[in-house]
Amino acid sequence: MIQEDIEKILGELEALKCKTQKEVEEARVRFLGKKGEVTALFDEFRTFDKENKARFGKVLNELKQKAQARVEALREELLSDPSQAEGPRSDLSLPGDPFELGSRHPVSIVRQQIVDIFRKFGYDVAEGPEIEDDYHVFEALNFPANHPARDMQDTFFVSAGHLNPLLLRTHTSSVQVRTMEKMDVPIRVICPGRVFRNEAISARAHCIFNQVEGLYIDENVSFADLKQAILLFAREMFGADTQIRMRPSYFPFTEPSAEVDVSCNICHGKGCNICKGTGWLEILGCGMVDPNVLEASGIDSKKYSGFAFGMGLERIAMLKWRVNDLRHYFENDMRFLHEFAPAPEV
Ligand code: 2NL
Repeated sequence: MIQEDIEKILGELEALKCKTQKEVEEARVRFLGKKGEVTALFDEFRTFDKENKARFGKVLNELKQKAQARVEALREELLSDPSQAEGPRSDLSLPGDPFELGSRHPVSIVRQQIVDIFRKFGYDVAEGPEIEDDYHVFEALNFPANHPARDMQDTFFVSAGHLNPLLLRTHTSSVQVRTMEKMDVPIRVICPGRVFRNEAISARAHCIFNQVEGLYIDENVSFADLKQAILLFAREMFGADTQIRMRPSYFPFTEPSAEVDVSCNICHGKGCNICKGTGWLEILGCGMVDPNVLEASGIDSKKYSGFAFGMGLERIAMLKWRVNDLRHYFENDMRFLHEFAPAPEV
């Protein structure tokens, strides 16, 4: 009899207990789902004659509403119970989620150190375009017409074959040329920036790297001034007991030219695998600005002289942190980058 079924279901609804939202959903399906007990009574109701329909219609509707209300009440009950909440726990006494601090890239750390040191010496910082013309990268810097650096093999051309081809600068000397064109002597400037060379990528070479170049022009600037500037820089950068040595070298834009080594602060001259047993590490190239370079930018080489230097930041960072492969700097592997994370604040 339908009357008994209704009462049975009402009793069950009353006694219904659910511990989880899943159980609430199961109860909803059991009573109100397509094949649910209440739904089944509605199916039976459809077969009734007029008299029975009049008798049970209202009762059945009330049953359905009660079932819906009961399921809803159980759902609400669980929602307001913090131990049952599905979302984040709302226990405000729990410690907050720790978030990861970013870290500076080792090349940025080294660039900042070098820039800070030369700022202290009175140098200004200048930046310029990465896409340049032949004049500012080669011509004004005394590169002969047939120099290999001017070749496609060594330099990336953005638009070859034009009257004035555009290329990616191979050193930031181009920024110093622009500085000499614009500014009056005396000039004291350092130029940090990315440079590009058409090289096969390996542990020791990359087609993109970062440089800092420096330029000092005034009356009576001598090689002794260059030597002293580099020595002071090396001691600020690598420690007060650092020694330097200069070896003769060649660059088209300086004469005379030198390569500079610093004493190895890892083995202090005893010989280790970083300095390959020599006790010395090469850190930069430098020289007296060639008079042709001064004249090309409109500076009187009879009245003024100057020195210039350039260094690769990846190389210096490699020496500083004993990184053995240049490619680490470009791969953005978080395990590598986090080695340079600042200590967490406590
Ligand atoms: C190196 C060597 C060097 C310069 C860069 C320079 C710039 C002007 C005039 C003269 Cl405008 N010289 N720059 C001079 C000597 C060496 O770089 O090994 N760089 C990574």
